[in-house]
Amino acid sequence: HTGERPAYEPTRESLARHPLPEWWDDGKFGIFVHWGAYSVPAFGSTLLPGTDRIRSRLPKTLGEYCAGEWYARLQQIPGTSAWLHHLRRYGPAAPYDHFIEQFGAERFDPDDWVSLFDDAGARYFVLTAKHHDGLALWPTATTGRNTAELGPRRDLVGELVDAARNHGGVKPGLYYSVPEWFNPAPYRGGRSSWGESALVNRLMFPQRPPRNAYTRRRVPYTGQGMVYDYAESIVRPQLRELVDRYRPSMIWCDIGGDEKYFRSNETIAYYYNRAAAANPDGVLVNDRFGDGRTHRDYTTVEQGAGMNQQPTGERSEVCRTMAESWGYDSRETADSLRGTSELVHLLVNSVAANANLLLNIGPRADGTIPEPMRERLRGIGAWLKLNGEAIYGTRPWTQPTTGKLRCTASKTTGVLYLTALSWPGRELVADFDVPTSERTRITLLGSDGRPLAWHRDGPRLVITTPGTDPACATTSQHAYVFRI
Ligand code: FUL
Repeated sequence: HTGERPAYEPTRESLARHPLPEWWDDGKFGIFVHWGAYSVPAFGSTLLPGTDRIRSRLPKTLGEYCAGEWYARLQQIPGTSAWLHHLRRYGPAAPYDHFIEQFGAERFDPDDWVSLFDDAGARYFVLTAKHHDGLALWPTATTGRNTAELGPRRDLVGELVDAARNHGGVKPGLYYSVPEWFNPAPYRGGRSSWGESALVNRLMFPQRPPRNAYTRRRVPYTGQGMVYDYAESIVRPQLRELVDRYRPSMIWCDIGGDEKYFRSNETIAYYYNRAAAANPDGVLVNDRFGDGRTHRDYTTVEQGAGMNQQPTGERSEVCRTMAESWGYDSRETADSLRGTSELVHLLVNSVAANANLLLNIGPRADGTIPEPMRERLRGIGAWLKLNGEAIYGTRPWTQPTTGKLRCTASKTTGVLYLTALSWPGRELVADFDVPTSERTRITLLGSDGRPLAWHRDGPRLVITTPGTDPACATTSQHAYVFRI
């Protein structure tokens, strides 16, 4: 202890001085990992036919489909396919927490995961240290509901973070859900963090705080005082544990919570001040720690905004699943996952729109990563090996792009990258303002590197490509980068 003033105060003004780390700004691509007890049932849910009445009682966010990591909640709602599945497969008396013991992680090989992420060309990953079911994947001192005491009996967070640190190339990030289903969430404007009213919540989820034998202290379930208690005894200390034990390169909180209870700005200041020494390249936080009063380093864009995102001033990160579910859903097979081309396009489009891509995988309960997911990650990595200079260390080009073209610019050199999401044929026509001069040289990445002929047609730039068939011109697939 040096007695110096901490670098950051828990105020928005102080936290706003925090710089965005270059490794994240330049790295562009991360892997999201949803893994936990929900990987055992591995079942994303839909509403059963004829259950329209239920829909109106569900939080709007649930929509018609709910991903596998929501199983603990959905399994309790009559009329969802998870509810029916649970009855049929496990019986009415089987509590969700039985899955914790079946969550074995027997074949979890953290070094293998990290080298796969590296092969994918990812610069960071974000692992669900604790999702909404409240199971901590590290030996937390705050509750026995953790994988060091239950299920795998391993410090899954620690093992993966260590593997990343030993490897060096891929930064470790941790996801943390602020509220839990089995602990009290504050009600604001009559609705909980999960979107339902207090009454519906009471009727549908008969308020049993961890009925499992695992919590050391009973955390009572309702009432605002209990929310303070939950914040003080679980959330705030758990986040400090994650900071102190693992010094993650980023913390990705989910759902958030009222500053009044959770005092997230304090946690963020604590993180910035404590993690700095171990992370000379800097750390960062997303925008779901608290509420509108809480600091953020960037904004998250979940699923939706896909291919047609245009650049905005605000730095963001698109998180996306390969199919629908975040947690492993055993019914999602190679056929239902987006193909490598689509995922490459998503990456290119995100980066051109000032966003990183955080692409999700759901490992199985035993710790293996399904082969179709591995294959896609390796495919993206192969693309990045040839075309990475159009992604890493770039900044979005200011002109909105049209059609199948996306633009990025090197942050250091004067190079501009025009990426065509499909092969343009004999000619590539860019009908937006691409500056050229007599010295402009244009090449195609993955080709023999010979400069291509080009000319201006008024405001448009016309490039003569090496042929009608990309296979004759370049070893690249999926998307074609013209370096200008
Ligand atoms: C959401 C969660 O509810 C989902 O389960 C998932 O973790 C996604 C990334 O964030 O808010």
